[in-house]
Amino acid sequence: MNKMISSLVLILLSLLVITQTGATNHDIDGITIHNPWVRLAPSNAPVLGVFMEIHNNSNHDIRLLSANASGYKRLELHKTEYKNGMMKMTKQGFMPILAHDKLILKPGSWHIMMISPESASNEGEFVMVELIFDNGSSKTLRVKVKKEI
Ligand SMILES: [Cu+2]
Repeated sequence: MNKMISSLVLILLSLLVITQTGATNHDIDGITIHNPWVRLAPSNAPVLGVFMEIHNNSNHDIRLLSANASGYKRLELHKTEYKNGMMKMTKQGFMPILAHDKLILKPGSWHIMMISPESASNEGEFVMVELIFDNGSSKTLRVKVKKEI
């Protein structure tokens, strides 16, 4: 009897796991954002960096076209690259997220730059960041200000 009950519990648990995995994979637009964060900067910093992983679970390549955040003059899509012996940050027209792949935004690489803050952001505060993609979808994220990981 006990064995039967534990088998039943196991079956129910498996069903639960399958349901949850399914929910992630069948996200309406196929885009999921993981671990977004704003890098804490000195209070007089003119720009702040935003980092995250953008996962594309769909069968189509997707482009991040732009980003907005209230409290900032504008946001730009940037990429930092090592060129001619120097780290150089350049503005990008879009960020490519290939089908069934992900783009990692991190310090020294792809990032979103928030320009001209109206006020300083403190550690633990949140910034609402909107991402606009070329497949017509947009996402608004609540992004926490943190020290560098
Ligand atoms: Cu930048």
